[in-house]
Amino acid sequence: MTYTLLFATSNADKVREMRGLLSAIPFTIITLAEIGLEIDVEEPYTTFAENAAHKASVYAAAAHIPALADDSGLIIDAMPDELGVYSARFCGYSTPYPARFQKIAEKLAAIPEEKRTARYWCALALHIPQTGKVYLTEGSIEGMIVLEPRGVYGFGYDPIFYIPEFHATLAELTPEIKAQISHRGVAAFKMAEILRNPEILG
Ligand code: ITT
Repeated sequence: MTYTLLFATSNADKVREMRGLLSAIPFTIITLAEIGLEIDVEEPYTTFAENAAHKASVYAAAAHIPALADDSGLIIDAMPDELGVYSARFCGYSTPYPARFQKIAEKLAAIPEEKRTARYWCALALHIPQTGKVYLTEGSIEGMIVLEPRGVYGFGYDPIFYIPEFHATLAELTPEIKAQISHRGVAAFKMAEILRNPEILG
């Protein structure tokens, strides 16, 4: 038996990654674009978990099917309050990433290299309208910010997120490797465990 799951995001890069990450579950993943659901959902909270739960609940109520939402972002320790849950909005929603990298490089230029620590965070929330329950998983990955972007894979801030263990930025690692180690990969692995049990549908 296959069920339907709405991946409630307007970010096409998240869709591409999540389809790969959640390929072995008894759910067919459909997207907002595929069902033509366009609603403006605020992200009013200061934690990824609260924002993800809010997005999942609003979209599940609108579509009447289980909805999965991803709230994620880059936390730069030397720039508290600037990115984090506001990562998509940093410098303005439609500002191209190279301009954002430049802004970050300017801010971090005065910070010693070893203090340019950062982490990606991902909260996934699954809202089941039949039961009203919300399931939450989270994942993170530690790294450093480099001032010169490198690499062609991934999206968003990946070209400046350097992982010392791999001697590479996340944009220099293939999608297969990113899937295994990333914040979204970790959170999705835990969510797949939940989605493998159709009893959650009530
Ligand atoms: P939805 O709310 O519709 O899902 P969004 O892009 O607005 O789309 P968020 O509010 O969760 O989503 O913001 C996430 C931002 O964090 C994203 O736009 C990137 O700037 C950054 N980000 C998250 N995960 C990332 C990743 O794996 N690689 C690079 N940047 C990432």
